[in-house]
Amino acid sequence: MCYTFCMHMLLLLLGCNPDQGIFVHPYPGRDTGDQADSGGNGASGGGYIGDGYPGNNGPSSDDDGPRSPSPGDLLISEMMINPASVYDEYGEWVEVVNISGEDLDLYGLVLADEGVDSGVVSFSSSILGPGDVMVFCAEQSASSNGGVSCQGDYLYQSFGGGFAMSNGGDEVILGFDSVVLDVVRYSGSQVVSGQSLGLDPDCMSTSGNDSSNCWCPQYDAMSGGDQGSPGKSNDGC
Ligand SMILES: [Ca+2]
Ligand SMILES: [Ca+2]
Ligand SMILES: [Ca+2]
Repeated sequence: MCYTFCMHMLLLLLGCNPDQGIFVHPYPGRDTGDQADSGGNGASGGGYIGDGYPGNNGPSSDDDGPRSPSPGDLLISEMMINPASVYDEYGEWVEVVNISGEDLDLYGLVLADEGVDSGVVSFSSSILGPGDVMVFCAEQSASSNGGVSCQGDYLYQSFGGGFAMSNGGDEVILGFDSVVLDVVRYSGSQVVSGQSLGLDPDCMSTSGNDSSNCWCPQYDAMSGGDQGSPGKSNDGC
């Protein structure tokens, strides 16, 4: 006799409506498209530097979410080829800029040369907003890499199985899913010990950075003692 009434009261006490079954709370923060978007873009925090690159407007309002990069979307903008304050295996880094106008997911990005070097970049967050910058480092820790804040890292290794930049001239290739996104070639005469090589802000395209005239040593002081502008806009050439 009491069973039906008692179960009814128990369900009410548990916050359930016995006439409609168990109450299921909606997923928090997932009830509108806008909230889901801002959540996804929030994960890109590490990539946003905001130092005056053209189009550096923070996360895009694109509702489709981040997409994979295609040729022309991402360019190499600065390289620390021959650090002086620390050994090359700790102090090399590559800066890239998203010039696509959309959020990109760089998970799977590869740094390579035209020889045997090839290293997959590891990220804490692989989402890069339009106009935003990331720096990929041989060594993540700013205390041992010359003072660079890194958004990704790779295995430093010459002669295969990783990536390294020769001080005597080399190529830097950004690859994604077997597609080449950007290539930069440099000679040993362009490399200054303790100074990164930066792309002139007037040459910010994947073809513009093919010209050696568009590259010059950078002069901003880094905390480790070398000079460069990792994560920041470059000096003009
Ligand atoms: Ca080197
Ligand atoms: Ca290029
Ligand atoms: Ca820079």
